[in-house]
Amino acid sequence: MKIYEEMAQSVVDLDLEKAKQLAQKAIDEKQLSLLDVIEKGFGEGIKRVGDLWDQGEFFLPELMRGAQVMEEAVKIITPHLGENADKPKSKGTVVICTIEGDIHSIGKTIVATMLRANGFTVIDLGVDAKIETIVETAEENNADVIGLSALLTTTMIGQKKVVELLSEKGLREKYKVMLGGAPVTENWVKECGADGYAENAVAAVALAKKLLNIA
Ligand code: B12
Repeated sequence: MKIYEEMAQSVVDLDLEKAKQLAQKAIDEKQLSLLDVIEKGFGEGIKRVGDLWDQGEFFLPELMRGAQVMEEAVKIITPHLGENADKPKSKGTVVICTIEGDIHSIGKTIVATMLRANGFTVIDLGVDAKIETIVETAEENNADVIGLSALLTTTMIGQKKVVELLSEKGLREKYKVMLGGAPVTENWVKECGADGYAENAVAAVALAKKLLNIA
């Protein structure tokens, strides 16, 4: 759809004003799925920015600006996600974060937003979350699910450490652990002893429901 392409292009063009305008337009016109706006519009844009970086056409300042454009657009949309949905009792509590050493926030924040929009209570620890803090927060809030995002191959190991710490403390059975982030694979989930992974925010919601046996 043309508007998704315009949204993607606004991120590639690093055009914050245009991205904000398009996000507001999507909200005002109430025609589009706001989830699609994030995934097919602005999300597609940041993927292309990543590709341009891979190809050596963009450097770090452009990458950061692209991420900022995407984040600001998502910030405008977030309060409106699930706006008209019923507000039933919480489906469960998810503690989510980007793991120690890793500051990639965009995917994790989209997943957190989608979980909230689908009736989960979400405690977002942000980025660079310490292994011990994650487990302590889950305990303090009687969480059901721990969601761990890692975008760097060097930080993925932190996902495994969380599962190990849970086991050491005799807490492994108490929580479902779901992993995410571009480098995560089914094999890595097995190696970590986690419960599953999801490739995007829609799949993450489906996974959380499946792990908690919610229809
Ligand atoms: C934007 C970006 C940045 C921004 C981040 C800004 C921010 N606020 O997040 C900035 C510029 C800060 C950045 C920094 C760095 N980056 Co960077 N970055 C990216 C980029 C282009 C896009 C990531 C992104 O936001 N994607 C869009 C979102 C929507 O997708 P996503 O994160 O995959 O999330 C989806 C799924 O994975 C899933 N998901 C995500 N989390 C979770 C969690 C759960 C529980 C579940 C179920 C699902 C789930 O659902 C999400 C929604 O669909 C990627 C390239 C790429 N194509 O991925 C590189 C990339 C991840 N970065 C990379 C690198 C190397 C770095 C730096 C080390 C660069 C440097 N030299 O300084 C630093 C790292 C600093 C640190 N300590 O973390 C490499 C990693 C390489 C590797 N194999 O480890 C990549 C792959 C680029 C590349 N090809 O080299 N980066």
